[in-house]
Amino acid sequence: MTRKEFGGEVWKYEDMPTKASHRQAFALGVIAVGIGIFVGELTSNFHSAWKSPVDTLGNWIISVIPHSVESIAITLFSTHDKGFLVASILIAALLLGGIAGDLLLRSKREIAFAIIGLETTFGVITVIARPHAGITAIAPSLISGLATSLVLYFALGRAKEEQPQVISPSELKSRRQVLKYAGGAGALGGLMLLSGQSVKTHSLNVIKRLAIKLPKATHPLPDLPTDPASSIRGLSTLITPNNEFYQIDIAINAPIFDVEAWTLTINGLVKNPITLTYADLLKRPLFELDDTMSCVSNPVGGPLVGNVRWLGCRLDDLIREAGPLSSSDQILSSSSDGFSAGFPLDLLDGRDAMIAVGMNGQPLPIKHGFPARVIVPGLYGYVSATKWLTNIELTRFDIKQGFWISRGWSQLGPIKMESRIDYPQDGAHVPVGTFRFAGVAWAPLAGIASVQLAIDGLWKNATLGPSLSGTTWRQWWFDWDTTAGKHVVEVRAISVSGEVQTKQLADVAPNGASGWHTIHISV
Ligand SMILES: Nc1nc2c(c(=O)[nH]1)N[C@H]1C(S)=C(S)[C@@H](COP(=O)(O)O)O[C@H]1N2
Ligand SMILES: [Mo]
Repeated sequence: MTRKEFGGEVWKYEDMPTKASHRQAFALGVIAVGIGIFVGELTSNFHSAWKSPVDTLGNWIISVIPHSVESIAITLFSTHDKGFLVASILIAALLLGGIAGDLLLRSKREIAFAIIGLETTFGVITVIARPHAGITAIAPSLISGLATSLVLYFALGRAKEEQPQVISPSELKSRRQVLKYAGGAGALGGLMLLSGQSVKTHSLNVIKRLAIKLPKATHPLPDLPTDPASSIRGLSTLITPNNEFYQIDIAINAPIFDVEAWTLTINGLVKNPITLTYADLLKRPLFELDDTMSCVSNPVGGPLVGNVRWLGCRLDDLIREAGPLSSSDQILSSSSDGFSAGFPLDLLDGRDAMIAVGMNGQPLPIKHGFPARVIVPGLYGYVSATKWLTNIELTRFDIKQGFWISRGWSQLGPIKMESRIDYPQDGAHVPVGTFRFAGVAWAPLAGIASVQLAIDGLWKNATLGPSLSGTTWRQWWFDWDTTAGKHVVEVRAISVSGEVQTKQLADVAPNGASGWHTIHISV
């Protein structure tokens, strides 16, 4: 075996050209697919009916994977699960490109182009499978596949013809550099497009949102009381700030509506279908609602819950104006991105269900449903709280059901009474002296009457923070004179209607977790 040294690098001379060209072929394949994705995402901005291939594929995956897998993803990647999904799609597509590139070099042309063809066909199918997608929506996917094939065809065809038997290392280096730059530029451009989508229209819509000045409620609620959390370590704030509020949805990118073009229709089994603009909504009498919303996927002690002062108009008034037919039994709201949520018409029993436009004094943040969403006190988000709301249909449970129902979640989703220890965390070592436990508890619609803490099994009442309404959480805290050693700490709530929070452990599926939040600490 001969070894030769060039510019400080040692090469195994005989192997070099083939190895290098395989690597190059792979890289070229990756770049070809990268360019294809780039072109596909770019063209998806040219027409509003044209769909982003990556987004669509992601949406399709979300719609077919069992919710158990999604729950695992949510737990593993918290709410970054969609970033992970998009990254996986990109990596898989690029890898397939690399394989196709290598096959092409080995003169397995048919297989190589079949891979690209299959990738493209798959993209096209997921676009067609999308509800309401017109046939033109497949254009970006087709163009993307075409771009990939062209790049592969020309670049690799060329490279193969001109492939010298032995490439000099200096030439190899400069080729590598070109590849590096091209790859870097492609990746950067792709990322910018993916996150930016149609930068111009979107930023305009974002600016329009910033310019909104929400009207005041007809009868504003009293100012918020002093928040005990300002002086109690580790305690959740009474109101959850918008940027700390959990986010759960099936949309890869939150839709950004042009608030002047957005409309909400109320139709289905009604006497008078209604169409409302955003301005129409703001002209209606608005009211404020303090309400704790929770995700059905929130485990005992989990973070997928928050408390908000919402602003909106009454849902029951609107439904009354539409005049539901006696045959209807469900209010099914939906958004442009394929989500829907339904609850019994009977639940409009006087409770303050609303179409919310404001969240803690701000227009709804884009990720929390701008321009409008549904809020129904006492119901988990998956059966009620449709974000980016575009339609409310009066229908029947035996005709149609919300997005999660066919995926194994209960048709009815009342929020279960729960309590949580915010501080300290499980496994904490606490110092000797007086120690203050703190947390929150909620029991919609009745409200929290008391919260009890058991340290090693003996239940004692905690001190409660202010009560905003029956549907909001209450903060609690409990001072304890520590005793040395290991301790088990449990929390439970008792509602105003006298119900004691069940000890019975239940998984989040199919209708919400239950059980006492329990932590182990040592002094
Ligand atoms: N359009 C749309 N609305 C949606 C969802 C969704 O996936 N898409 N998820 C629902 C679920 S499961 C929950 S828990 C709440 C979460 O609302 P948030 O993201 O503002 O916290 O929104 C609900 N509304
Ligand atoms: Mo949820």
